[in-house]
Amino acid sequence: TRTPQKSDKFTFGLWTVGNVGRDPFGEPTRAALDPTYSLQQLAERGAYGVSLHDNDLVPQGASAQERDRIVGTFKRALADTGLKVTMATTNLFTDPVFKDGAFTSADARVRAYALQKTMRAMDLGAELGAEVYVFWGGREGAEVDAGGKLLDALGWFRDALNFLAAYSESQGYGFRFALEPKPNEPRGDIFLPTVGSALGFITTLERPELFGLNPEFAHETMAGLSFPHALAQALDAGKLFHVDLNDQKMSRFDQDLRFGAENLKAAFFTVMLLEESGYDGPKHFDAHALRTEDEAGVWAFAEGCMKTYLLLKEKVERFKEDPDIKAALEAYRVRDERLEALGRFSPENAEALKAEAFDLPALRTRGPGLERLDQLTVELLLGAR
Ligand code: 3MF
Ligand code: MG
Ligand code: MG
Ligand code: MG
Repeated sequence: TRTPQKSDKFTFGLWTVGNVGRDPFGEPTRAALDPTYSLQQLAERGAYGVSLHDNDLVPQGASAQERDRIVGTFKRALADTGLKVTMATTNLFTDPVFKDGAFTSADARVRAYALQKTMRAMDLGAELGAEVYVFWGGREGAEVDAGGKLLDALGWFRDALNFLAAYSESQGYGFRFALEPKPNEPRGDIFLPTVGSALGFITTLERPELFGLNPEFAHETMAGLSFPHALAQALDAGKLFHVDLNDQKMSRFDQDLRFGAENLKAAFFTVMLLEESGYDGPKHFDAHALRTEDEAGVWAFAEGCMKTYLLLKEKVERFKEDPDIKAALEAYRVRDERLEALGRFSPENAEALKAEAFDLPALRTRGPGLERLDQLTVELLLGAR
């Protein structure tokens, strides 16, 4: 079905539908939406849940009473709409206090405040039932390296993540943590810029099993990398804890386009990976309506993300059934049981492989049929198959 169902587990950041269209050169073009209203609108459209930064719900500087009142109203709206809060995170980027980093600020007072703010945001996330906690280090980076903190910054980042994982365990929150890499914007260079960097860093943490990835389509694309390739690496490492779906032109500012708006083939292979890997977390859209749009455009954007995902999921099923594609795939993957068996190491197999004679002229000249296979894929996506 092309109508989103709860079982599709589509989720949206409160900040996505709530985006007011501000950019570095221009004022907001839309009014802010009340979070409760967003819940109602998303529930009507078949979403499963939402994610939030602490300050998407509770304004910076709210008193304890104000916080409790806001959270109480929001929890009633969750109960009324049946939506879940699937992921929570901290806004460590808007407040100018974080202008030179939060966990990686060179100022110990800012680092300590970032820990305090994150613990409070984790308390909120746990209270709302979130299972995944995301760290997007938006301000963790630099424009100039004259401060000489590159190695220190990685150490401070590690100390903070170790501290916060221990805090979660001490409170019994049971969060799984997901690092969200991004190469740049808002900083000139953000630390841990890609999925690969984050995967490497996780192995240096005290509790690596609690940490995984929240890869974002736009972020890898901004780095000039392939999102399906990054996704595959996160899956292969058993580290796909969450995912941010959207779209992006390469070498542009952070666009946060509607899922599938720009790179349809990469979106198709993204859906294929998510559907075939057994990933069962939320399919989370982290994008927003174009700045040109009014509120109708916001809901067209949200509906479009979900509908495109479902249409691509249908295409994935067709891809697997299409006889020509099946045959082309079959021909592409050349099997050789004897040689594959020799690929399992033993001293004998190594000797046998060293002695093997290969028909290199034949291997050099054989065409694997990828032009045709890719054209069949394009035809499928265009609805011609
Ligand atoms: C920025 C992002 C962030 C993160 C969010 C946590 C504001 O490009 O993608 O959105 O996704 O902070 O998930
Ligand atoms: Mg982003
Ligand atoms: Mg963004
Ligand atoms: Mg994101």
